[in-house]
Amino acid sequence: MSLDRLASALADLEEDEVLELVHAELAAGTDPMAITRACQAGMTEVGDRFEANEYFVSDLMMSSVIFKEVGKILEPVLTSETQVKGGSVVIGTVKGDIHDIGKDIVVNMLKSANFDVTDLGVDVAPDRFIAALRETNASVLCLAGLLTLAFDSMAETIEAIAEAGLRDEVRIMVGGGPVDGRVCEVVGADDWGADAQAAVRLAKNWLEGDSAA
Ligand code: B12
Repeated sequence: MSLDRLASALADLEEDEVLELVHAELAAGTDPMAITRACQAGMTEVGDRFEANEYFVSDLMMSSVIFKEVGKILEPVLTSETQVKGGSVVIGTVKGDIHDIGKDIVVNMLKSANFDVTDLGVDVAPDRFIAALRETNASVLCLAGLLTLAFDSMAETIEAIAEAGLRDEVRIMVGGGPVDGRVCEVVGADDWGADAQAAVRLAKNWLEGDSAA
């Protein structure tokens, strides 16, 4: 119930209340991932209000400021139960898209699972992904994107990786707000994940040679 309150407080951009509720949930022993999901629901509502012209870009920015404060509280406790012995992952938000809040959660969870993560940041062009794959010899690539136009960038990136002769060397997952199985298929990725735990699970399974997530 109070997770619903947390989601509403974030949707209403009530920073103090959000931070108080996050502390209270942690003190009560709530799973940090459940707290993250509640905040994500609040962010989705912010997006819906933006789409309905009730909120403006400044409100989107405010929501991200609040979420980043929440992230500072959750980061030390948002650890992955899954552990790997090693393995390199390259990750970035694709060209034209600068959303990074969800990607950063994925990065932190992968690191806490003991992956060696190369985070290329946001608005990453295909050639930068290719250079990083060559440099790190990573066998897993994570492409993040929240904008509809990011789907084109994901497809272009995967195509460029194939043209560079690297497609058979790397397993590619996509994720971020609107990404689903259909998007995954259309852009030519190997799989997709709905949250950071799914990303870790997929990367671990791929590393261990099991394609089922
Ligand atoms: C905050 C926000 C912003 C902030 C971003 C700040 C930042 N540093 O990221 C700012 C203000 C910069 C912004 C800008 C814009 N935004 Co914006 N934004 C949002 C908002 C409200 C929240 C996004 C968010 O952080 N969610 C919370 C995180 C935790 O969720 P998540 O990213 O989905 O991540 C989780 C999972 O998806 C998964 N995951 C994430 N990445 C990956 C990767 C892999 C590989 C895997 C497996 C999993 C995975 O794990 C995460 C944790 O579990 C969304 C609304 C929404 N519905 O999401 C709109 C939204 C994405 N934005 C939108 C728009 C339109 C814009 C702008 C064009 C607005 C404008 N007119 O300028 C610009 C675009 C800028 C650009 N070129 O990218 C639209 C996109 C619509 C569309 N169909 O394309 C949305 C959907 C709002 C809406 N409903 O209209 N935005």
